[in-house]
Amino acid sequence: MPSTKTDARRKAKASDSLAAKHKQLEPYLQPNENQLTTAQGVVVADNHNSLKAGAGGPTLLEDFVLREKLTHFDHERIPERVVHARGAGAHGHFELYKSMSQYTRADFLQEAGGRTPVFVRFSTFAGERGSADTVRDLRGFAVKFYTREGNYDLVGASFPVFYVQDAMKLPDLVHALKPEPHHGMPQASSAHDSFWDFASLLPETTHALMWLMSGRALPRSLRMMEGFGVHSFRFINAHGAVHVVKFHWKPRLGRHALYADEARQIAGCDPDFHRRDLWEAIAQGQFPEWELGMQLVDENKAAALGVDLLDATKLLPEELVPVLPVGRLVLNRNPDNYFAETEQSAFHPGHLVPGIDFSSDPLLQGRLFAYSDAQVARLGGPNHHELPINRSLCPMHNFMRDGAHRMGIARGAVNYEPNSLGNGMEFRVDGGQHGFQPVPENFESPKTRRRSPGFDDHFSQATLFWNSQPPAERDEVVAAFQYELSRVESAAVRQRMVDNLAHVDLRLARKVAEPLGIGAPDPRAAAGQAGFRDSCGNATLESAPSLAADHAPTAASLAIATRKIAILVANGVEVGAMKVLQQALHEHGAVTRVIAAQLGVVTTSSGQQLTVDHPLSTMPSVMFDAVMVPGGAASTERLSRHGEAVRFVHEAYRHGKALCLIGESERLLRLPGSPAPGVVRGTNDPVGRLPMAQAFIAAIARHRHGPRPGLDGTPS
Ligand code: HDD
Repeated sequence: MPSTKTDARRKAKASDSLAAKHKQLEPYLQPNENQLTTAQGVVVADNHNSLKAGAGGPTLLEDFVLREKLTHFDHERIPERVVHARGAGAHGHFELYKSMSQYTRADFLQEAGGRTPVFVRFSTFAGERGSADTVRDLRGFAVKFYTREGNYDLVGASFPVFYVQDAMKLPDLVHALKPEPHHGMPQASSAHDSFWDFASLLPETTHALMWLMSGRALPRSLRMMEGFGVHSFRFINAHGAVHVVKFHWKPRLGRHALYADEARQIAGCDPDFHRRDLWEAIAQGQFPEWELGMQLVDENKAAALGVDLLDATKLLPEELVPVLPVGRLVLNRNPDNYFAETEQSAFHPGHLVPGIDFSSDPLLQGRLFAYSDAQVARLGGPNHHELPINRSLCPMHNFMRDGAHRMGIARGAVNYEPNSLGNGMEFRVDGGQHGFQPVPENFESPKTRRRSPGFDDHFSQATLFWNSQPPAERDEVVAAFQYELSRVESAAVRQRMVDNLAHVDLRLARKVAEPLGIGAPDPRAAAGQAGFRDSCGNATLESAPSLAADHAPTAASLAIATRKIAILVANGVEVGAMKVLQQALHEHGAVTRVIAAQLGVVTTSSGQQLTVDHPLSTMPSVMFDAVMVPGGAASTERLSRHGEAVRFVHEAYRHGKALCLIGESERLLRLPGSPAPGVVRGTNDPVGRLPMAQAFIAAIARHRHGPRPGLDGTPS
């Protein structure tokens, strides 16, 4: 462990660099707010009226104030990202637990306790900028580390695998996934013909499809979502030793998913669900955290693992190489301005620092070209690195000059090297001690457009994922395939897809096929030349507990801090037990909201007034993690006559959420069968209040409860 002194020095340095980052924005943040000026700084006399030839006359072309305002307005939008268009960002820092000098010489990974400022942008992959947050999709998890050696971008995703193996197929994937070109539909959804046509013809997509059809594609919150670097990268240490590294972000709150039905309803009710959740948590001081983990493999031993580490459709099971926790990411500041920061942030997997290098993964290699090209198109020129959000914290010095929107002012007559007119210095770096050095490698192969044989196995890891899921998650995966494929009009595409799935698991394929109006799956008819297991020596684990939807909950992931609990009330509500429970929930960091038929107040059984936070019509139960219905005969009577209130309770039950029904309110949930898991019942009797609170908190911490009896009779 470092001494307290070193620790303090480190922290001081870190806060210096955070302050420096903020300083860059100061001129924009602290204008004189008592007056308006033009872009040239001229004070505007009237911001309501254009200049006219007489009060009833035409507007004059010379009105430069109006012209400037309209011109700027006309250009307010920039092209959205071609993928990952919809995003939400936050500032924070990364703190290293222990030195990684054994593996890499990257400066920000040397000193235990060292902090590096970061900006993170989360995104959906398919949807346009104005689409909904909770759609079924892979999510981007892009982290910019502002290190002292330059910016390092880890441009990852919420799945550890990608759909295609070679960058050559990326444009086809995105064309197939995005709205169909003739009518521009559907938005932000893979449930359409062109996507499944493409996917079924390209079996290498199968593994990522399994993730897409699982709860991993429907995070409850960005704060409860894992991230992965996906590709293999390489670490090189001060002595030149090389390790293959795969990056993992593990959320401190654990990983939790929505049900598909909830996600669809939330998309309509609050399309900003995830970005609002992230913003509110940070604003309330509940800073989201992730642990950075690494799988490290000596480069010389990588081949022996039996998994092709250059194939981005394959993961390296934690059961083969454990994930080493190395540091934590804390997001503790919301952006000041969405456009200036989140929208203009520009990431690039090729933004590396010394000590980290790429691998020859052909998907990653293509990305190295695509990102800078995309930024030039999107941000209007080659100087986007000068935007405050993208600027590195360490000084820059080079002879790249000019271009659109140049902000830095280069001084002097010399803009070339070598020169004798400037300081005459020759900028070459010696044998590996300074500057960025790639891992030295020999390539003696002939040019070819082939992939390595290890890429040919498209199904083993899809099967591994399937085998690793608990029964409830398997049901979700089956239901998701059925939902998506039932929206595909072409029966031939539906058939081809289930034929492919037969290579993952025949029972899975049969189940998926049941309601689709097609024949039984036929593995012999599967698409593609390659992809048949056992052909290329990939390691075949039977199952991997680390991939299971309900893997290893921790104390932190079972905490209920920031969880949202609805308290459903009507006039006549008894609030004795409710107050005790509410206080206990708040002490655990949970958020409660009072819901009633309409806004304003309700009158309690003792004549007090209780403020209502939301009307039932705008806040269905899908917006909450749990529901409490306090007792009271009059209140229960009113709620049981209100269709939306009854639906509220039944829907929460159906979605496996924790329910606390106090006193008479249990009448709202009349279901046959035994007591359902996660449904806490109690009375207003003071003796039972604390145990009831504890039971409810424990039930919320479990996130979901199932299977529950009587589901067929519940409305959804
Ligand atoms: Fe990509 C954006 C992640 C493959 C081309 N990608 C983008 C973003 C993320 C990823 C997180 C959004 C960054 C932000 O928030 O601004 N991309 C991935 C992952 C991939 C991947 C994890 C596979 C492992 N991407 C990939 C390939 C290509 C691209 C193979 C092209 C050959 N990606 C782009 C892009 C984007 C982009 C077109 C759109 C806007 C941008 O870059 O800045 O260049």
